Amino acid sequence: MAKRFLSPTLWAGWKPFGIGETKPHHFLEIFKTIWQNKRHPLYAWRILNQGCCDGCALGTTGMRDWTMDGIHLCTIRLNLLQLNTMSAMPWQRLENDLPALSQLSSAQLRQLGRLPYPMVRRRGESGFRRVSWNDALDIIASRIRETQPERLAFYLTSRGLTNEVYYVAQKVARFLGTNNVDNAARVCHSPSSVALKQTVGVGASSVSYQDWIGTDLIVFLGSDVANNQPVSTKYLYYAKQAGTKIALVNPYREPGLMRYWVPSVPESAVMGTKLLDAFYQITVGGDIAFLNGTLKHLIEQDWVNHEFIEAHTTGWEEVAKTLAAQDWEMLERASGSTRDEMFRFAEMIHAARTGILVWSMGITQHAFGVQNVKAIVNIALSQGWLGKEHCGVVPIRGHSGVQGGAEVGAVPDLLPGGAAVNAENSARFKEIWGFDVPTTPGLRAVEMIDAAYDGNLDILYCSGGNFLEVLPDPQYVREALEKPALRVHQDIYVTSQMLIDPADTVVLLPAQTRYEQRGGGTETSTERRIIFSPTIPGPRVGEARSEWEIFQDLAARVSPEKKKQITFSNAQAIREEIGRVVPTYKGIAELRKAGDQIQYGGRVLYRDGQFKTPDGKGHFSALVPPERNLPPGKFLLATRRGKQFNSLIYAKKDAMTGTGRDSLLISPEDATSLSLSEGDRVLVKSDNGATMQCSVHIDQVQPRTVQAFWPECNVLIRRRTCDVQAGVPDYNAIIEIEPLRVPQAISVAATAAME
Ligand SMILES: Nc1nc2c(c(=O)[nH]1)N[C@H]1C(S)=C(S)[C@@H](COP(=O)(O)OP(=O)(O)OC[C@H]3O[C@@H](n4cnc5c(=O)[nH]c(N)nc54)[C@H](O)[C@@H]3O)O[C@H]1N2
Ligand SMILES: Nc1nc2c(c(=O)[nH]1)N[C@H]1C(S)=C(S)[C@@H](COP(=O)(O)OP(=O)(O)OC[C@H]3O[C@@H](n4cnc5c(=O)[nH]c(N)nc54)[C@H](O)[C@@H]3O)O[C@H]1N2
Ligand code: SF4
Ligand SMILES: [Mo]
Repeated sequence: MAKRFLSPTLWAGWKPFGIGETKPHHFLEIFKTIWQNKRHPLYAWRILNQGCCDGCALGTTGMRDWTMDGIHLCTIRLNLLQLNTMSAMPWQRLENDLPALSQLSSAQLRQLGRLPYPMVRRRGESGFRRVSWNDALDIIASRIRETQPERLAFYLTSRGLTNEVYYVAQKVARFLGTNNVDNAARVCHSPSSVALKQTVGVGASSVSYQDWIGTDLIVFLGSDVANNQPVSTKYLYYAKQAGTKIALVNPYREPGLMRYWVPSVPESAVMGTKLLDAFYQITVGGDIAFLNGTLKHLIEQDWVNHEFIEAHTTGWEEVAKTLAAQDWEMLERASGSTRDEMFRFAEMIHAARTGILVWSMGITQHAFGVQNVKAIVNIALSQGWLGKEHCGVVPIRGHSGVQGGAEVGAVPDLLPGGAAVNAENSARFKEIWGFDVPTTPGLRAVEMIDAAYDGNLDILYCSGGNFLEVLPDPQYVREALEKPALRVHQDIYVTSQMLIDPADTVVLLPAQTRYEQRGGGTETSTERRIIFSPTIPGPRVGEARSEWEIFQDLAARVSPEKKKQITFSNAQAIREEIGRVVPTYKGIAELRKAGDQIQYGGRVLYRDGQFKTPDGKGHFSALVPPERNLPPGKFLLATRRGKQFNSLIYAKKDAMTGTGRDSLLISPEDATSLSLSEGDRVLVKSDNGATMQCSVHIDQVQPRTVQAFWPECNVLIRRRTCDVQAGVPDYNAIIEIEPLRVPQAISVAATAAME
């Protein structure tokens, strides 16, 4: 695999440990983790050693993986560890101190500890009341019996959830007569699943991480793996040793990708590693134009794989014709790049015999997210970069649970195994399950909130997540959440959305983590690896229960006479059923202990040259780049992650960029034209009418684009603007920036007052 001698040409610099550089301090994080988990150090250690990581979807067994020999561990996992080991919160505060709790930030609520007991709050009551599981489930069941199935919806986070939980949750939703069940993939990689299914047939990565090492070229598009899948930088370190070139297509020159200090590789930990070989700066939403321009040049130079295109694809002629008609001026305008840059990228692709294209939220979270992904697939197909080692397309997943959620059916339009919801497939599942399965697609996650807002939802059942912090326009979301008569929040700790006043009733149900759940569980990683994570002996919290058991007990209470149809005796029985009804998950029932895994589809998909589309071909897509006529004085805002795990904020400062959470990343050119200096306060005005105060951080972003951290900046994002096919929100906004000039006298007075 990797060469073991030192490679000074790849060092980030000559300063040992990057002293003085803006960078994460991994060793400090390790000490912090030991401190945070001091109550249960052995349990924490067992989770790290035996559990499948509950952070991102790279996937581990303990601190090992299937790509490299060394340790696989990162600060995300260390930060999340506390969720698994913390003790019960002082739940009495939910009864008698709710106004004070409502003032706390989500991070402070989290610090209180785990939710230990079921709690109920009725309209007009000043606090929650502890109830028994029986009472809590009866309240929910009687409401479900009273309502129409289409007025009931289930949302599942992907943080920590296992395939077993998703499978039972979606089965229960359908048992209760609704397809209104969705998971966090909707607001994440849903465009990747849709586009990949349409073009190549499988909504997942076509290769394995081991293919990254030794491929000629890896391109990251709208993905910042240094912050979001940190251990992949270790794969990149080995890839660089093996001669791989790395390119980034992004509006921002991501500092973590420029160079990184891989903590568990001594050479890199000390001297850092230069990761990027090439950076292509584009505008927000400029990917289709940039990739179209690149493909146009590849065609003009005859740098495409005719043999592969001929034998394995359709739609090529039309793409070539469409691209020939797109002029360079338009492609330059729409991409925010230049034709020379597109030529340079095309040359880099041409020089590579093998290549892997990796993308994430910069690609998917647009109204044209599906089209964006198709533009990437076009490039891969044009080179024949599918179906063989070291070549492929990789929608790198976010949450640990997210790849499996849709595959086992926790989506409103697909049944387990990806069969479309329709009369025929629903009838097939009726045969399997023994109860009627609704035949029309249900509500997607974002549509659930719209339905609630419009008064069309009586019951919203959330397993984790926090709509208030992950969707556009929090005030709108708050008003929507105030409307359903019943909200159920099944969670491991208290979050801000639970504390929104009930229209009638709010029920809190304490869930166990994946490490506590009876019979263990499985997750599916980005590389399609279904990994077993065992139950880990250790302290348990109050009356928290396995999530799949909660769902099935509830269903049994709604229809006691049909209890048998929906009850699994243990997690193994769930896996056995998944193995039977999801063809790609065959073999899941053999996974029984830590380290057990299967990779569906094998290391590389489409090896036989057959795509999983109905005609067996890879489908090119003729794409017209969206062009935004940005009015003078306006900017395109994109949202980004800092030291956080989605709605869980871990630090006020992002070590990767050296910025605070209220920062607005802006280019030097724009800062100059607005006469702004580092740290200046500005008022950001969105075209949705909202405003937010930010602190200027001048950095290498594309001019006329800016970036801010979410969830704080979600006020600026317009609601109800989604990719039509995939339902992912367009998490971008058109904004204006108004400098907030604090008059000298006031500023002096304010400083004095603070002192
Ligand atoms: N530490 C940490 N790790 C995480 C998470 C976390 O919150 N914190 N979340 C997890 C989850 S659920 C997910 S989905 C992943 C997300 O992982 P990423 O998608 O890597 O996360 P973001 O920070 O949203 O990064 C978006 C990137 O897209 C770029 N970008 C923005 N707009 C565009 C555009 O129009 N085109 C292109 N080409 N690029 C653009 C931004 O500059 C940025 O580099 O991370 C997972 N891992
Ligand atoms: N502006 C903007 N918004 C975004 C994004 C963005 O890039 N920009 N990214 C989007 C993306 S990619 C994603 S994936 C979503 C994330 O959307 P969600 O999955 O809805 O949100 P998370 O913050 O990841 O959810 C974590 C919450 O789930 C609960 N939880 C944690 N573990 C468990 C568990 O084991 N069981 C249960 N039942 N609950 C648990 C906790 O309350 C925790 O606060 O956010 C989206 N929102
Ligand atoms: S990179 Fe992802 S899978 Fe690996 S330890 Fe970190 S959070 Fe877990
Ligand atoms: Mo995500």
